[in-house]
Parts: sequence; structure tokens; C-alpha cells
Amino acid sequence: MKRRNWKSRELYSRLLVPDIFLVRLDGRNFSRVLEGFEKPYDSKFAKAMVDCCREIMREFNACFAFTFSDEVTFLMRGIFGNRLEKIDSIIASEFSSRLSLRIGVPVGFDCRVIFARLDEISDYLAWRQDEAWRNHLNSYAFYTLLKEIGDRRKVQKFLEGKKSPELHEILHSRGINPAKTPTWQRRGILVYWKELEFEKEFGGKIVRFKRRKIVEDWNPPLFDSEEGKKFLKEIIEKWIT
Ligand SMILES: Nc1nc2c(ncn2[C@@H]2O[C@H](COP(=O)(O)OP(=O)(O)OP(=O)(O)O)[C@@H](O)[C@H]2O)c(=O)[nH]1
Ligand SMILES: [Mg+2]
Repeated sequence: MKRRNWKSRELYSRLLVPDIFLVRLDGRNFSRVLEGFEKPYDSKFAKAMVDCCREIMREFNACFAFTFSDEVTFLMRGIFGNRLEKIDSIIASEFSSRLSLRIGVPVGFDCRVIFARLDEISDYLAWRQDEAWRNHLNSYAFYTLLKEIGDRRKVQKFLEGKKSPELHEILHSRGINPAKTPTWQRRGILVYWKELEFEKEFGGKIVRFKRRKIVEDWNPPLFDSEEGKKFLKEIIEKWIT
């Protein structure tokens, strides 16, 4: 019997992304997956995320990774013939399998491509950094109240619709200053390629050479500040050339 042409039914395989693009992954169901981890933040989990970022950056020559909570954004270019389905599925599975091995439970990530021009990257990251800050306030307020009230639903109901100033007040009145928590919890972590200079002695002569290395910044600048924009511009320009 003659088969239908199934290859032609792979309708989405020809969707293409631009040469340079952002990819964002988000952990599926991580409120459950991370139940046994330290709350609201577990530095061991954050470290595992950062280690996976490093491996993905090396594997696919991504420019940087920005991560907080269970999400991560990479800046990438020219992989898999720019095919959207390939990019989304492979980056998600490579990241998920690596994190599963590191934290010892099976995890999955969704994955999406975001179109952004190079001069818009700092604005995109500032948007994600705002989200990191909102998450941070919510998480601290939630777990602080949970210790008092003991019932997750009641706490959720109490916090519903509360704006930043109210969350600040809840924390301050309990002796927690949300501006003094570790920076990575408020601003996220940036992983990027950096050119480092080395010196070595060869036959009595000091020889200087440069090498690209992946470094981690657990204390990144605010991406909508002048300092943050300049910092990102340098990283991106080095990667492009
Ligand atoms: N214990 C613990 N939980 C964390 C940590 N970082 C992130 N999480 C959890 O991960 C969740 C991430 O938020 P979401 O992505 O909105 O929630 P989700 O459960 O993953 O839901 P979906 O993404 O919609 O599947 C947070 O609500 C926290 O519960 C951490 O360091 N420690
Ligand atoms: Mg999630």
C-alpha cells in the first residue's frame, strides 16, 4: 500500500528563527520538584542551574546565560540551521537532562525563542530582572508568613493582590530587610564568556596570552542602569567579533 507523504506533514519543521536570538527555559512544576530544597532559596540548586548554564554555553557557544529561580535565558546564534523546533527541543532536553543528573530527580523545562535586536537585549534582561525582584519579595513574604500561619492556602489568600510596598512592610515588621538579602536572590546570576590574560614563563621570558573563560557573576549590575548596559554591550561585542 502506498504510504502518505508523512515527511510533508512535518509542517512546523521549517519555521526559522533569526541568526541571533534569545532562548528562555522555565522549569515545569518546580514548586513541587523543589519541595525538599531550602526555602525560599537554595544556593545548591542555584549552583546546579549555573553549572548547567556553563555546559550549555560551552556546547552551543552561547554568549551568556541569565538565571534566577527555575528559569534561564541564553543569547545564541546560528545553531541547527536556525530551525525553531530543533532549537526548542534540543536546548530544553539538554538542559533538563543535565539538571536531573545534578539534583537527582527527573525534571523538564519548557523552552521558547524570543526575537530581540542586539540593542534591545539589556531591556529584555531588565524585564527578567524585575521579575526576579518580584519573585524574591513574594517568596520571602510567603515563607515568612508560612512559618507563622502554617497553612499554605491561608498564606496564599492573605498575599493575594498585595503590591510591593505591602510585601516590604510585611517583611520589615518581622525584621527582614529585603534589600539586604544576597544579591543573586534579588538580581539573578549572569554567566558569560570573559577574555582573561595569563602570564607564563617560557625559556626565561614572560609570555602573555589571552584565553576565553566562562565566568559567573552572582552580584550582577542592574541591567537598566548605565553600568549594566555598558557591561552587557561589552560582553555581546566580544562574542560577536
Ligand atoms: N525550595 C526552593 N524552591 C525554589 C527555588 N527556586 C525556585 N523555586 C520554586 O520554583 C518555582 C518557580 O515558579 P514557577 O515557574 O512560576 O512555578 P512552577 O511550579 O515551576 O510552575 P510552571 O513553571 O508553570 O510549571 C517557585 O515558585 C518556587 O516554588 C529554590 O531555590 N528553592
Ligand atoms: Mg516553572
